[in-house]
Amino acid sequence: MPCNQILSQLKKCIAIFATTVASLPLTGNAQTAPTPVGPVPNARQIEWYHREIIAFFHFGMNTFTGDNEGDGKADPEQFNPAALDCNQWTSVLKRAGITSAILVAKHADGFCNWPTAHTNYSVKNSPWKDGKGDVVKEFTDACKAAGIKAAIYLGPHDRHDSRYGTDDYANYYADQLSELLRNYGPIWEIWWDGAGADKLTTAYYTRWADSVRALQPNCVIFGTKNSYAFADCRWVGNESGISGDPCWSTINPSSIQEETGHITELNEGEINGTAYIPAEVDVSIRPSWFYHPEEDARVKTVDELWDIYLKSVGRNSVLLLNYPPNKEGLVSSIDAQRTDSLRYLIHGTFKTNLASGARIKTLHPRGSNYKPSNMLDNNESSYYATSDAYTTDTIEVDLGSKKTFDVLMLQEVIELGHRTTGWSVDYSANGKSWTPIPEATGKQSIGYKWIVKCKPVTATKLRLRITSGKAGAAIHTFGIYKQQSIRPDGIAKAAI
Ligand code: OTN
Repeated sequence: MPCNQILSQLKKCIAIFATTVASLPLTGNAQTAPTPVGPVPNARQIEWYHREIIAFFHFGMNTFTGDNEGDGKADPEQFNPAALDCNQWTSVLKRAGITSAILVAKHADGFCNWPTAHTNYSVKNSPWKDGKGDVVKEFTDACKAAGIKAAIYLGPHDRHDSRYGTDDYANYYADQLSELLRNYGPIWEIWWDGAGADKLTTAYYTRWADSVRALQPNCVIFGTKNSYAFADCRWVGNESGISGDPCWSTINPSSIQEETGHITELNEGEINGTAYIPAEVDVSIRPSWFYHPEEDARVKTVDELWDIYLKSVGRNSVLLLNYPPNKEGLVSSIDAQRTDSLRYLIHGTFKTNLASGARIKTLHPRGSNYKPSNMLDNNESSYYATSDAYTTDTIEVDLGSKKTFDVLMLQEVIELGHRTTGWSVDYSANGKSWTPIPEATGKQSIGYKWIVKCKPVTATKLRLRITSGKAGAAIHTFGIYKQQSIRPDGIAKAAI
C-alpha cells in the first residue's frame, strides 16, 4: 500500500476511535457532574442564600407609643414621623453591601403603614403628610433607587381587628396581601410571623400562598407554624442571632408546624429532613424590635454583631438584622456606624484567602473539571468533587510558607444537596506531623457557608478530612483568613 493510502487509513481509524470514545457513557467520574442527593434548594432559595444578610425595618405605631407589642388601640393621631427618609435607610444598607430589606407593613397592633383601602386604621388617618403619606411606597421606591430587593412583613396576628381568627379576617388579610403584592413592584420576600398567629389555619395560608405565587412568583416565603407547607425558609428557634451547630438546611416540615417542642430541630435542622427549608435568623441590632430612645446606649457592639454574623451566616443560614428607625423616621447614627464597622470587619477579613495559590491534592479526585484547585480559585461556578466511589476524602493543602490565620471557611455546592456530614481540619506547623484545630474538629454540616473562628494557627500545611457523607463531597471553597482588626472603640478605620 502506498504511503499516502496508509496515512489516510490511519486518519480514518483515529477519527473512528475518537468518535467512539466521545460517545461512550461516562461512569460517574471524570467529567460528569455529581448527582444531587436528598432535598435540594429551589431557585428562590439559591438566590436568597446569596444575599447572606437581609435588613429588617420595624417601624410603625409602636415607634411612637414606646411599645413593642401594641394593643391595637393607639390613636392614629400619634403616628407622625417628622423627617421620614427611606433613602437614608437604604444608604446605610448600601454602604454595608446589604442588598435586600424587609419592611413591617403591619405589626400585630394592626396599624397599617400604607393607605390600605381595607381599614381606617392606617397612615391615612394620621397627621403625617396630612394623611397622604405611604411608608410602603417610600420604602419600595427607595429600595428600587438603591438596587435593593424590597420585601414585606404583613403581620398575620392583629390585635386591632376584631375579626382576627375568623373567615372574615382571612378575607381582609387576603385583600391587604393582594394590595401589597400588586401595587409596589417586585416583592422579594413575605414574612409570616408565627407570633400570636395560632388561630390562623393552614387553609387560610394555602389561599394566601396561592396569591403570593400568582402575583409574585419569585417571592421567598418565611413560613412558620401553620404556614409551614409554603416555607422557603424557617425560623431558627430564637431571636438572638444564633443558628445551631450543626445547622442543616433540611428539616421535617412537621417540626416547623409543631414549633413548640421542636426548637432544637428549628435551630439545627434535621440531617434526614424531608424538605429543604433553611434558617433565616432574625435578631435586632437593639434589645427591642422597635425604637426606644432609652436603648440608644444598648446598640449591639461590633464584636457582638461579628459573633452573630459568624453564628448565622457562618452556620449555613441567612441573617435578618433588624433596624428600628426612630420617631423622626431615620436610622440612628450609632446603628449606622456599627453597620459600617461590621462591613469593614467582614470585607477586611474575607478579602484575602491565605490559601489561594497553594498546592492542593486529594485522595479521591473526580476529574479535571472538578479539580482540587477549584476550591481555592474564588470562582462561583467551579468546584471540587470526589469520585462517586467515595463518600470520604482527604484534602491536603501545601501553603508553601508559614501562614497565620484565625478564621476558616468552607462552602458546599448547595445545588447538589447536603453531601458531607462529617469533617475536621488539621494543620501542620513543620510539614510533617498533624495537629487538629479544636474548633474545626468533629464538624458535621457545611451547606452554603460554614465559618469557624479559631485561636490563631500558624501552619505550612492544612488537611481537610471529609469523614462521612451521604455522597461524594462537592466543595466550592476552602479558605483561611486573618480576622480584620478594628479600633478598640469598635469603629471602622476606613470605609472599604
Ligand atoms: O413571645 N413570643 O411570641 C416570642 C418570644 C421570643 C421569641 C419568639 C417569639 S414568637 C416566634 O417568633 C418567631 C420570629 O422571631 C417566629 O415567627 C415564630 O413562629 C414565633 O412563634
